[in-house]
Amino acid sequence: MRIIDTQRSGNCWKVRLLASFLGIDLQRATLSIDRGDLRSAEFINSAPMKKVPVLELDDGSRLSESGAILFYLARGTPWWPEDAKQQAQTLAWMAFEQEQHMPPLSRLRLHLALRKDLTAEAAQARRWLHESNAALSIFEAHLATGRRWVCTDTEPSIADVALYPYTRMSTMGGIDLDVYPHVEEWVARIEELAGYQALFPGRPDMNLSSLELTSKLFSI
Ligand SMILES: N[C@@H](CCC(=O)N[C@@H](CS)C(=O)NCC(=O)O)C(=O)O
Repeated sequence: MRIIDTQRSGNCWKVRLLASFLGIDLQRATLSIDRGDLRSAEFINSAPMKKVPVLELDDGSRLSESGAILFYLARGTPWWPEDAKQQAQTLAWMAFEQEQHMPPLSRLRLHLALRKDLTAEAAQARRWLHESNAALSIFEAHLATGRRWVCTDTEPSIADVALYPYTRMSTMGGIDLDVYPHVEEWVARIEELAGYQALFPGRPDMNLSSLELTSKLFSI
């Protein structure tokens, strides 16, 4: 199996992270948005939704959408709960991530890394900041009920994987995670799991760096 990804995409990180937790050896083909790789005919013809991540299966077929790929990899493992109610809750938190959480957090991160402050184009960036904090507040209140994982009791599910990258990188958008202590503890729990893989394995200096953004080698 091979993942087609970009270097700093949180959506792509989800897939590599779960594969690593599951001990799946995932080949990697890393594209650059900046270089125009995602506009190439080769990518457009091969990517069902024209975005990364794409998971290429051994039979040559390709899957799009991080949540769908997480589901595909997790079936038959504890990362996809057996109980129907927990499955529904997992899907609900993954929908929350795609609708309310990832969009403002990823846009804020990119905006701040490129423009350095919230004064330029303030109105839009402040909306993203407001929406990001609203999503993190919902997540904090959920975790504050005493749960260790997003919707399962004993072991994490793919909802935890889906919510992790953009929560982890929210500080790049100027968000102080100290304000969300249960979220911070949950982030630490994820990072203690066997098989955890950082955004840049072996390069902790790169994980929360925005250097590539300012030198225009970056894609969200
Ligand atoms: N809902 C999709 C979002 C995928 C997405 O937005 N991918 C970004 C990278 S994080 C991308 O391909 N951006 C390039 C573009 O939009 O042209 C998922 O979860 O996989």
